[in-house]
Amino acid sequence: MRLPTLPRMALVLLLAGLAGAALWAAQARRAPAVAERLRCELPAPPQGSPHPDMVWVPAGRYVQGDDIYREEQPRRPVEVAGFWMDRTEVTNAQFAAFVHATGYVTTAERAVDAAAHPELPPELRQPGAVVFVAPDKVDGTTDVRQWWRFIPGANWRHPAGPATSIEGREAFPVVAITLADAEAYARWRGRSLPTEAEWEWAARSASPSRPPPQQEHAQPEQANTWQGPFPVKNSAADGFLGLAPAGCYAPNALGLFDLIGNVWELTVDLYRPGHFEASSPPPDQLPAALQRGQTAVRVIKGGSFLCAPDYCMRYRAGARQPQEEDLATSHLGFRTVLRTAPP
Ligand SMILES: [Ca+2]
Repeated sequence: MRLPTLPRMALVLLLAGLAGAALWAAQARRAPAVAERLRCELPAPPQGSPHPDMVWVPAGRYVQGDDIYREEQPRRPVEVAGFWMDRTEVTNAQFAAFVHATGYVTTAERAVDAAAHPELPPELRQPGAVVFVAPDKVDGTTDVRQWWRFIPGANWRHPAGPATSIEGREAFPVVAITLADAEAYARWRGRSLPTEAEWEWAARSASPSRPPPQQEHAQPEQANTWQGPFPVKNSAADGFLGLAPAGCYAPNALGLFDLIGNVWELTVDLYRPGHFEASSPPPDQLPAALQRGQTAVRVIKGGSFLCAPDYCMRYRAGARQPQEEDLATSHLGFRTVLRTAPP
């Protein structure tokens, strides 16, 4: 099981913006007899909540991490204070409201800063994002360029390239965002991004007791993941070939939707290839070497619609993956937290 990271230089430039539309069309053709749903009904939030679109996650102690992949180890005890968390991933509609109010322009809509990425050829400095393009066949799974393409013009408004749009997909999670974009949205709402420890605690439904390993490591039924051999055949037995609207699966015991699957979710933690002692520096404190505008790598959690048992079984609370913080991709989104008084 290898780590399907997306180093920027490993990507192939796909100049045809139409490829994105072709991708969506191809997905529609290949889809089994499952009609794509454009929204799922979320239950009404509890009456009288001070933050109706959020869920209170109580304080607690638990053992963070897992033992499937090396980067999840060793397991270690952590303690988190209580916090509010968005009950769904931030949607296109929510992000659009932010952009409408502020005029914010996302990272993927701007040319790449040559000073931050002097190694990139000019064609990879164009505005754009990295998009999953399902191949018909692959030669092994070592080379991620077989299914990841940098598509100029792809961004949150045009997730698979200029010919695609989010029209009608307002309830889907926003994608092609970077850490700066997610933090800008969170600030606008007076909120923050979660730490890895907060996120994992929420995904464990604020319970320190773990399910039996067989259950904890099983591909979840109530999540949008990948069924079949990745990346060539997806039976979409869970109802969705690509992204799903927010809230299509049963929430966890706290009432949080889609923490596992659908899109990976950003945390503020700087990525290290394993869990270290509690004496480590604060999770979002940049080392001195990274404080001059260079690209940092953050922890992302939860897995995505691309997680399959034979390739990336990271549809687990304890799983984690690195992500360049300024690289926009089609399988990454986020949700926010609010560290304030309990209900
Ligand atoms: Ca799926």
